[in-house]
Amino acid sequence: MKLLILATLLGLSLAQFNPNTRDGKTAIVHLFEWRWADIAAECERYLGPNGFGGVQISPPSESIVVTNPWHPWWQRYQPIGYNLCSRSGNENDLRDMITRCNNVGVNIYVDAVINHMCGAGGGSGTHSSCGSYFDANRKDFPTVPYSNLDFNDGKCNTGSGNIENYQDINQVRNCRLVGLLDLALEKDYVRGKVADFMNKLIDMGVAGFRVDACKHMWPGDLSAVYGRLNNLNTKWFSSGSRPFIFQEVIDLGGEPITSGEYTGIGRVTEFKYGARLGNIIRKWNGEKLSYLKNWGEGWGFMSSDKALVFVDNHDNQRGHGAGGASIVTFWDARLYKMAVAFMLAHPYGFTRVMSSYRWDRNIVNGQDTNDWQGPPSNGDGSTKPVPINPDSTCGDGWVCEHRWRQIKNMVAFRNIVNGQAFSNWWDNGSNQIAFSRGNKGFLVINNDDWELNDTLNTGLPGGTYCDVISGQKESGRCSGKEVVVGGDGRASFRISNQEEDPFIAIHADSKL
Ligand code: QV4
Ligand code: CA
Repeated sequence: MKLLILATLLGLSLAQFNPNTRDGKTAIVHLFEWRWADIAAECERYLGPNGFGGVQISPPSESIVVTNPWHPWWQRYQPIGYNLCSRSGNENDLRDMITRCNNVGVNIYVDAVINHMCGAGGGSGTHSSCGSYFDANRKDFPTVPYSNLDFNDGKCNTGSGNIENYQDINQVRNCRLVGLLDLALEKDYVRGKVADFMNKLIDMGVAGFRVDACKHMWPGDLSAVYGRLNNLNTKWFSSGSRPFIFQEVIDLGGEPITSGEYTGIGRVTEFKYGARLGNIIRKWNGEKLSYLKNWGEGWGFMSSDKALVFVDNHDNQRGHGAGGASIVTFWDARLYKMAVAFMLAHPYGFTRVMSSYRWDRNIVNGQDTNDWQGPPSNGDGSTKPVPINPDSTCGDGWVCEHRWRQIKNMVAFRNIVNGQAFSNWWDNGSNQIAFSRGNKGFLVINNDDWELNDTLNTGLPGGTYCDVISGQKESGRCSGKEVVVGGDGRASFRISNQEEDPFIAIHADSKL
């Protein structure tokens, strides 16, 4: 009996590691700050047809509206309640998006901000995204409602009331993260309100959550909240499906709180991934691509089936959070495409692609003075729609990395090679590497300052394949390079170091 209960408990919690993607799709995209109406359209016209498994959306909960600076993106990480209207749209827009994305097999994952409410200095009034009244001074959030009894201040023992020392786990979890009013998640009442908020979204059809700021919450409290969550909506998911949980914990080493404390209750963001990959791709400190041979657990990362991985995220692409200068982003497009292609070809972790907007980046002494700038907006601070250009790129400052041919095609690559072993590794001892995924896909990269000119074992059946980086297979021919694989699986490759994209990828579906 005891064993049975244990098995059931384990089974329940294990389910939270499953992204619930349809048809075994393997990657999601973070459409940072997109409007719900644009995401709905993007699911139908692009994400569904191109094999994207889901979308991480920006926080849908009612937040403070900040006007100094002018409507920064980070205002949405300061909830004042759980009504579902935000800069991205109202509750109807949200429901319509979830329904339309689900109907084309694209999941929605909600960024859930449950560690805190707005900043202590947030004032009082109706400067909020649905116009609801709140009073940060009195810790009064009537739409939930939360009162001063629902916050942690009594338990925080720093002079400022803020987290001052990340070496002290009590501070990190019971004090205010950058002045944000810290919720008392050990209270049954607070857990109930948070679970109600998440359950409403589950019932609307979302497939899971990115849980914000998990380092700042006790794993036991989180586990209690997750335990209260409903199963997914059976209109789209098989009965008994648990919401996918991926928790934001920044663990780069050197702090007492580790990702390992959270991997038992859900997946965890592996921040070492982008930070270390950035060093390698930038060739800093003498690091080189050949070091990637044992990428993954061999690098001290958490186990692959617990990891949510990404090259950059909305914080570290602009110097927030952690990761540092090594992080590659769309600002370094050539390196970025290489890094994302490597991530999508490599079997480690569940992958998330970033989709950004451009801002007036202005780095002074290592700090970006415009790191706060919100998405492309109208004069009144409302977010602009995402226009699609005739060449299928995005306009008005939306970068749409997920629509770059090289990235879009590597998402398809990952789906095609899903479950295939990491094999046929080759390197030149420097920055030229290649590997296959079983007999389904092959990637070769030249990040050296000289040409790559080698015959390599691709592991693929003989035939002519279209490179999906320089082009793709289109109506029976290759719009870019062709790769001829012999009956022995070998093919010769020449990649100049001068090329805009010094890498080649072929897979089972790109065969002529
Ligand atoms: C300011 C002062 C404080 C003062 C406070 C008083 O700096 O010293 O105590 O006022 O009210 C914004 C401002 C910040 C301001 C704060 C409160 O930038 O200056 O404090 O609001 O008004 C995002 C941004 C933050 C932003 C926050 C809330 O990155 O700059 O703070 O939203 O708007 C750690 C965590 C990790 C976190 C990461 C950024 O372990 O969990 O920092 N990452 C997540 C999100 C991130 C978000 C939060 C957590 C908070 O990914 O986007 O922070 O929800 O590593
Ligand atoms: Ca906390």
